[in-house]
Amino acid sequence: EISDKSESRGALIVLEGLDRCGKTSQCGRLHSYLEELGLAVELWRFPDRNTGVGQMISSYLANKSHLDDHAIHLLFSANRWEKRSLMESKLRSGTTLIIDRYSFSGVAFSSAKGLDVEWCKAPEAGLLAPDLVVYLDISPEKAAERGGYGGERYEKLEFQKKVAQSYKALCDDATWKVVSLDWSFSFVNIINS
Ligand code: DGP
Ligand code: NA
Ligand code: NA
Repeated sequence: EISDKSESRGALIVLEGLDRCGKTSQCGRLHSYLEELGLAVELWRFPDRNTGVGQMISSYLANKSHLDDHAIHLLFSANRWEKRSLMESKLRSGTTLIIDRYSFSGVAFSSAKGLDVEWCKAPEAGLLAPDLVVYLDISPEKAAERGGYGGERYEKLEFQKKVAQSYKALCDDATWKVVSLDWSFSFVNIINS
């Protein structure tokens, strides 16, 4: 989407994975690593629960409100759209963005409920395309063992198994790197590969 690959433009790096895959701490490690290299870098996450739309999403995830599956899908997408212009200006001004979840979560989680994949992808069209997507590959069983789930709506083993299958169907893109968490790894290897 951002075709202007000028040297000053920041990179858009997305981390994806199941709940409890370790994504949030890996985002933090990558952020520190790139900062130490002297890059202008910010760590973002979706859903961004600080906006009005984000608060509706947060309430839904906490099971405090109930919404049609299509309606919540569109809210997650709207939450990304409302940050699009800021994201674009950050990238253009040279800031690299590391994002904890993006459109792929939208498609993986909603299609795991049985919604049509193409329908799920449609509202994401026109959002900024990542330069790199890192998928932290962990088995749903292993993720479930990691300190337990926090009790939000999607944090159930049977559902996470379906999400894992949905992600697998999305992973064929060249911008994806699949990282197995069964091995110890360093982001230095991913970024340099
Ligand atoms: P997190 O804040 O990363 O724990 O994400 C909250 C939960 O919402 C998590 O179970 C993943 C899910 N999620 C994230 N983005 C989307 C999305 O766009 N659509 C749907 N349906 N679920 C999402
Ligand atoms: Na979560
Ligand atoms: Na998370």
